[in-house]
Amino acid sequence: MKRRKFIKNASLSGLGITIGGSLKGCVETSSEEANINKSKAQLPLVVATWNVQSATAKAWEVLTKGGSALDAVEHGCRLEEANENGQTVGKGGLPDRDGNVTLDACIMNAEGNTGSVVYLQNITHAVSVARKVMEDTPHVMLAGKGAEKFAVTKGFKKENLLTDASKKAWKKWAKTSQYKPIINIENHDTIGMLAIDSNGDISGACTTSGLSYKMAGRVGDSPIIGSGLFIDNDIGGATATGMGEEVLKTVGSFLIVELMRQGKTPQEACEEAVRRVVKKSGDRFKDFQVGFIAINKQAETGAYCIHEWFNYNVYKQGENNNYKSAYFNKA
Ligand code: SD4
Repeated sequence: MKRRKFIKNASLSGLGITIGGSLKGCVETSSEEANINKSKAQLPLVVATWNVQSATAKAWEVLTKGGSALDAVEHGCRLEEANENGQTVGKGGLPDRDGNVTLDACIMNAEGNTGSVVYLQNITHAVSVARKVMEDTPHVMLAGKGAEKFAVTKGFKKENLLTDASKKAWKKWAKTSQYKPIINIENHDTIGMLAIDSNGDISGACTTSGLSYKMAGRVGDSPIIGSGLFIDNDIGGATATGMGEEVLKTVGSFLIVELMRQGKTPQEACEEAVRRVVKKSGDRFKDFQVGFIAINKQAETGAYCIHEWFNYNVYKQGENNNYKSAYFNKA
């Protein structure tokens, strides 16, 4: 793959713009370069939204020990859920406008089975609860109190997810209570992870505390199969980050998998999905970010977003790299 080292660090900090972790040393790919990245199914591989190097390292460890793609994505995501410094996933997530931390997550395996939790409170590892829903219930999705009750019966520990840092941030926000998500400044660390294991089987997971300061009761795209995540083991998988409402309207991850089924590369499919989101939004796309990542059966990856500075992590052939995604809005 032709690639250039992306050395310019996220110097947007002067503008008060923070993104999903440091971009130092990440690799920049253009759409064209990504399209010619035709690896010969070098397995295993894991790809995740944003700069979640520890999470992809954990998933890689599972995969290289012979673990399944399903175990890999669960354990990779758990790492971010437990990381209190990440304020968009799991413990320490920023709350809704009433001060409640509510988690959304889903998981999908190579057999096409899936589990999901929405509006889960007081339990850190939403992704593992989603897996239990998939494996131990006749259902696909559990919400709110029912999900929490189910988690407790499965041995998950109840804890306060609102850390001092998140509480402080919420109190500060409450002084003005202005709800205007700003591109790449808030909320954009939802972890969506896709893995293909040594058997060539694909699984994925997606977990988030959702948009910070959302209305109480709001659920985003992340736990909704087809929107925040979709896997078809014959074809590939995709997952989303960013403004969930816009991903929901286009069923983005399912769309990407179907486009790959029609012969598009993961990169081409991600680009088409972003264009679909943009087109449906009229002019509104200028005010929100959406990013997709995808993987196919040949272990080729793709990523695309609306606005610059979405990045993603790929662990393959023993190397854990962060890449700056190609993007739509060059204006
Ligand atoms: C949501 N898509 O709840 C999530 C938010 C997100 O990075 O991706 N944040 O809409």
